[in-house]
Amino acid sequence: MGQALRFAILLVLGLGFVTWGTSVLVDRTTREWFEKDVSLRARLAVSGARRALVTHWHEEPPSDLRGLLSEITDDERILAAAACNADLTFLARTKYFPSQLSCGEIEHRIRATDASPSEQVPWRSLEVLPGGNVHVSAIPVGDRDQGLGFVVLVHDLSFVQRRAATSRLFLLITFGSLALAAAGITVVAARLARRKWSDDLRMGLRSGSARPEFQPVVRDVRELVDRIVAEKQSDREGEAWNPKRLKRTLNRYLRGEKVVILANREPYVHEKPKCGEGIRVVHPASGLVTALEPVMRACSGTWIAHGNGSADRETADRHGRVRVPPGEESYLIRRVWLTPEQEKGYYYGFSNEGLWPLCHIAHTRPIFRSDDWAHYKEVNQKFADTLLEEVDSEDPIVLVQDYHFALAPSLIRQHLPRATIIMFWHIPWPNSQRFGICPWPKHLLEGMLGASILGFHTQSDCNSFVDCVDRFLEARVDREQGAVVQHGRSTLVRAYPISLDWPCQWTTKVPPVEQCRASIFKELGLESDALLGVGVDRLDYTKGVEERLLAVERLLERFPKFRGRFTFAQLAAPSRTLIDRYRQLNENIEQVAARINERFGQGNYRPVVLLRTHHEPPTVFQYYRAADVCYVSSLHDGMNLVAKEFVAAREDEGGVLVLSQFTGAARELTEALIVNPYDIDEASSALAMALHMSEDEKRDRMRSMRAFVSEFNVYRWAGRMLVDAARLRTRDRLTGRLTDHFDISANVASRL
Ligand code: ADQ
Repeated sequence: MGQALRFAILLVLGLGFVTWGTSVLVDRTTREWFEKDVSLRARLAVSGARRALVTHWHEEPPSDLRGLLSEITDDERILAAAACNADLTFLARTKYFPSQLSCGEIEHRIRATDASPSEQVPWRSLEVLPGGNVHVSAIPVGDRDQGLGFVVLVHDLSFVQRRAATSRLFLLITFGSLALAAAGITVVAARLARRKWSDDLRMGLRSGSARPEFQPVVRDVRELVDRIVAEKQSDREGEAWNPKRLKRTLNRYLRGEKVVILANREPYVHEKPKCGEGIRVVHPASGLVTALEPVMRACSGTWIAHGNGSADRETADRHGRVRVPPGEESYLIRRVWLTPEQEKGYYYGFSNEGLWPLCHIAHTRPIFRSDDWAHYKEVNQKFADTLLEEVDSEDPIVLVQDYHFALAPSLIRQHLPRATIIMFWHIPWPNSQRFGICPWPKHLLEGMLGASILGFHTQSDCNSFVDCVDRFLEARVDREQGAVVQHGRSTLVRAYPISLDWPCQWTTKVPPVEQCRASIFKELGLESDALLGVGVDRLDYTKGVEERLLAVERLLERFPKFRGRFTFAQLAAPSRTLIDRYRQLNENIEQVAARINERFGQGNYRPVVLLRTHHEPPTVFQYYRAADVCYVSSLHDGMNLVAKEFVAAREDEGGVLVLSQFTGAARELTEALIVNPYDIDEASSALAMALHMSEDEKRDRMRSMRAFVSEFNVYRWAGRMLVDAARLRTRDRLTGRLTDHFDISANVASRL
């Protein structure tokens, strides 16, 4: 309707302009015609009276000559006439001859036009006199070859103005009526077309039998309505997010299309033991794997990852594919093989010596080498190419994971423009000043903006990302929609805080709390009345393990009653061991632990137990269940799933979580004891408080955290992203079709 109105206004303006131009043209042309007409009449009038004029030219008194001139002025358009002698004096003139005109002046004007009264050439001019426009003509009068002088005739031209005004008015009325009629017809036609369009669409939606050209739109609209209704319904029913609901969401919203994950780490690594026979399946210590593996079980599809296990090649087929989980196969892993140089440059170099310290405020200097960058680009391309081999449609759902693949979304988009690409960034995002340290900021941002949805753990990470786009790229930031628009395509930037499966699969695979406590206490050689603290991490400088041990040391310094009674077990999975900073961290931790054990250890009692090896999840969960307190002391962490795992493990509602304020989890698990890990005194006080806490308070805090994690679980995380992706996809499809077929703007479609 708005468009029709705009069209009508433009039409009226256009016709107005044409009317004005035409009336100016008509004005000029009619004036010229009338002037010519008047001159002709003047000549006719004088030549008709020539013989009589010559006869009475020199008569005295000139009464006959004046009479002749008066007869000539009988013509209604001749106002006055005069006879000028050759010596330029008036011989006679009629009553109303303008006093401004003299014979001398007229002769002067005639000469100025290169004519001469004696040459028998009539002369004319347009004069403006006080009464209005007049036309003056001078017609020579001669007797045989002798020039006698000339007759001056003054014509009234006001009728020309009157006629021009009348024709202008006529033109205006004609064109104006035409414009109004055309605009009216346009608006009515647009209204009728729209009504017909909506009636047809409505009928198609009701009856299911729409005209062929409406069928794609009808299908999309129905799908959208179904989704909204289903979502509203399940929200009303308060249905929890679980694998079934996620699968249903995928089927309903995305027609069960295949999900393809792109991640550096694979969920199942096949390893040959260093000594002994056989092949072991290892679950890597990785938050990304912990979160995404249950999602993949629920959705099925393909997980593309770097195959780096010592038995990965021999357990995969010739395409690098292997079905998992072992024993209950429901999805595929497609392994990508990298050369040692590629792994060094892309994984250890650019990803973990460059981007990882860049994104974490943990005071380790990022290192950027151009060789590493070249490998990073090469490996991103390799993964994108592998993905193209694995997809079987033009619009697959691709989940690109983490900082290892910042360039992949746009590389994939180049080949699959209709793909739904969801990129999730598992670590924090730096502010724009810090991000500028990276020598290739634009490449990274543009690479990521190939995604349809870009997810971060927190809104503040989203804000920092958008600030970087604002600073480094020529792109439009739509803060209201939370989107970045570049090259006409928009990427939603949203916070999707990650979580765990619920109920967590490992809780069903470990014994109840008392049994776990008994077996772990036995394993560590602890008395039954001992107090146990645990820390579980990949050995990474961002996890604040040194600060954690210092807090334990301070606890023992400040509260002697815990000496000999409190033990802190640190499970530390070796990580990125080829990088110097990680080796140095390993040594530091060993030294700090040794010092504490030396200061406070007695006999068999060791306050710090360092378990520097990978533990399979069931063992990790036994430690969670055995512990009185779990301390997560990250210096900076996107989310931190260890905190949530501890909560998930504590079905007995016991145990206390001490949690760093610099984790994403601290925004959600507010009933934990939140500390600044750099403040060693505060952290040691929190540990003491946890060890003193009443059972009631522990239960209240734990119950509340468990309620939160159970509701905001990883199925909800994935489901929300898929629902948003499906909406985006339908909107794009709808917008495309609507604009193709009905020339309706994207604005209209976006409101649907
Ligand atoms: P990570 O840095 O790997 O994840 P985190 O979220 O704590 O950190 O997950 C670690 C996972 O590894 C947990 O499942 C834990 O059980 C396991 N793990 C840790 N130590 C282990 C050990 N010694 N042996 C065996 N398993 C061990 C990144 C980001 C996080 C974000 C996740 C998910 O750094 O901030 O929460 O991705 O997005």
